[in-house]
Amino acid sequence: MTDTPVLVDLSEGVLTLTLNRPERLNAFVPALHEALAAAFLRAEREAPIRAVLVTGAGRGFCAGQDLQERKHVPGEGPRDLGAGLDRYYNPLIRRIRALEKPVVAAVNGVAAGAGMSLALACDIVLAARSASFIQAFSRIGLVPDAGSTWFLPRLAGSARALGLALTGEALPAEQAAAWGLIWKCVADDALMTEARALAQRLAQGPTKGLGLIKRALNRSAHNDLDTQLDLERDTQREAGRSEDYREGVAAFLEKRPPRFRGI
Ligand code: T3D
Repeated sequence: MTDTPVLVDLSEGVLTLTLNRPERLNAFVPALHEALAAAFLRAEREAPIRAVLVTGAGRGFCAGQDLQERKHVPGEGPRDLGAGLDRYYNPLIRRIRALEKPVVAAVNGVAAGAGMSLALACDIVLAARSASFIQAFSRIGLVPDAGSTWFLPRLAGSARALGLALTGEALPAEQAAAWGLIWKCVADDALMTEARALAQRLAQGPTKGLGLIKRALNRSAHNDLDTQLDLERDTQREAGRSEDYREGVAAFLEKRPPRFRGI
C-alpha cells in the first residue's frame, strides 16, 4: 500500500490532487482524509493556487470508506460512524464548497459511496465514459452521507435520488450527464486532457469573481428570491472592486484577451 495517499502537484495555478490508493480503488482511510484536508487548506491560503483538480490513480475514482477498517471486532460494540463524519467527511465537503476557487473533478472510474459524494461536492465534474456512480451505502445497510442526501435530490430530482439511493444501482457516466448530475461525460482517453485544460482555463480566470459566483450559487440553494437579489447586489459590489473586473472591461474595449491576475 502506498505511503502517499494523495499525490499533490501545483502547476500553472492548478493544484492537482490524485487520490492514490489504487489497490483499493482509492477508498478513504484517515491518512487520505488528512492529506486531502491539508491540500484544501493550502488551496484556501495560497494565492498562486487558483483552481483545484481532483482525480483518482488507477482504474477507480474513489470507492468511499475503506471497509477493511470497518471489520467487526468480536467483543467490541458498534462503532460510532457519526464521529467519523464529524471528524473527516463533513469538514472535507464543507471545505470544498466553501473554497472560493473552482474545484474540478475528473472522475476516471467508479465513484462509490462517499466517493460519489466527493465528486458531487466539486464544482464541475467531468467523467470518463467508462466511469460510474454508485450510492453504495444501501448495499451495506448505511445511509448516503458526505452530502449525498443534499446533492442528489438537488441535482437529479427526488425520484432519481430515491431510485439511486434505495437500489444502490450503478449509474453510468453518460446517464449521469444526461440526468444533470455532472457537467460532461468524455471519452476515456480524453478525460485528463480535457479536465486539465478546463482547470487551467479556470485558473487563468478572474479568481475573485469566480469565487463569488460559487458563493452566490451555493447560497441560492437556501435563499428566497429577495434574499438572493440582495446577495447578488453584495457579491457584484465586491466583484466590481476587483482589479480583474477593471482588466476585463479594459480588455473588451481594447479588443484583446484579458490578462486576469486573480485579484
Ligand atoms: O464508515 C464510516 O465512517 C461511515 C461512512 C461511510 C461512507 C461510505 O463511503 S460507505 C460505502 C463504502 N463503499 C462501498 O460500500 C463500496 C465497496 N466497493 C464496491 O462495492 C466495489 O468495489 C465497487 C462497486 C466500487 C467496484 O467494483 P469492482 O468489481 O470494479 O472492483 P472490486 O474488485 O470490488 O474492487 C477492487 C479492489 O478494491 C478489491 O480488492 P482485492 O479483492 O483486489 O484485494 C476490493 O476489495 C477493493 N475495494 C473496493 N472498494 C473498497 C475496497 N476495499 C475496501 N473498501 C472499499 N470501499
